[in-house]
Amino acid sequence: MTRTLTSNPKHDGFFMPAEWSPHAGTWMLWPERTDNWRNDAGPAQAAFADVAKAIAAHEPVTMCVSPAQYLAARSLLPARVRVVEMTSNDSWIRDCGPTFLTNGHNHTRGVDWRFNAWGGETEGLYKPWDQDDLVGEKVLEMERAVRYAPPIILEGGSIEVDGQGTLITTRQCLLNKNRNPDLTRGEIETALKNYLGVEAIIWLDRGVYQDETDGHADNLARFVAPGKVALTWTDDTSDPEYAISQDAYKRLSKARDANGRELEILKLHQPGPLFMTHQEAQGVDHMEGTEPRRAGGRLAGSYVNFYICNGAVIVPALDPVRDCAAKASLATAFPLHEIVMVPAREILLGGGNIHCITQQQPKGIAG
Ligand code: KQY
Repeated sequence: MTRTLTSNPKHDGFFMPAEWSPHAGTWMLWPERTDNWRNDAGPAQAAFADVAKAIAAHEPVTMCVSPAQYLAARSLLPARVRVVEMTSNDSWIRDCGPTFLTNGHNHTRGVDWRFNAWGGETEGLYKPWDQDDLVGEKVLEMERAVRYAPPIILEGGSIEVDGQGTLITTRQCLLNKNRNPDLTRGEIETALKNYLGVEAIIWLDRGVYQDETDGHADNLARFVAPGKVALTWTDDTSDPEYAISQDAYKRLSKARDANGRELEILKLHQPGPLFMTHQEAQGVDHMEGTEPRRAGGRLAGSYVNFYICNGAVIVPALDPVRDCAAKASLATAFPLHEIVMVPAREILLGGGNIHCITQQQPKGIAG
């Protein structure tokens, strides 16, 4: 059994490192449920396998799969990807997995937040979510990592850190009554400081238009370096995303990070806008309790939903018209990383993207 501490990481000298800090590896969960992934999840499995392959060229990847999917996953994934059995309700390990921490002296631990499928009984995206809620604990146990288990609902995609004491989040998600209705903004800020070791919290207002997570930060604004943030953008004043991105730009422009720096903002023009086709919607099974998919529904596509691994940034390819410009901008932001575009529409159809389906484990000794 994993050792669970009742102290907090800040007190113990642990904090969440930036994603570009060296990784021991990446964790993923295999997609399977046919009420979220079309055509028996086949196209999504191929897309997840491509993401795993791209990351595994740079660092170890562990794919967690249900017993029923073990053979299918094993045959689609290269030998260098470790495949282990793990039950889950879906495949968003950014959100239901642990948040790994470091003490800066080669030791790692993890925070195992509570998970309620992005909104709980009435507003969540599916039920049950009990198996997803166990993923964080199981991953930490497999790594023999010491665990913190705050009684707080939080998804990893709702927070973004620079590893130097600054965190970006959105009011729409973290202050949503469907997450922690009994906590005040001040109490949530204290929890972020205690469990992630941050000092400065930058509150954006809303997340990307029609993002079904209630506006996760990782689809809107991401640190690409200390003092530098990539922001989902559109120049189209008639697009509902326009006001959201403008507002985020203003807030980021006024903000100072934990080191007192102003932030440089890199605008990454959104793909599309993208919409679900009739054929795509038809391929998803409708099940009671799961958010239905509708033809014509706007997809919350964004290039900032990239994943930084050792030596590479894995970026969703979503729109032939915009992909090249996104790749070029990210290449300037990450001059020491290879920029690898992976076709990601199938992941987007399920409601998220590459960052949402990956979870980094920093280098270091767990314990
Ligand atoms: O984007 C994410 N972090 C998760 C999206 C969940 C979608 C469930 N259908």
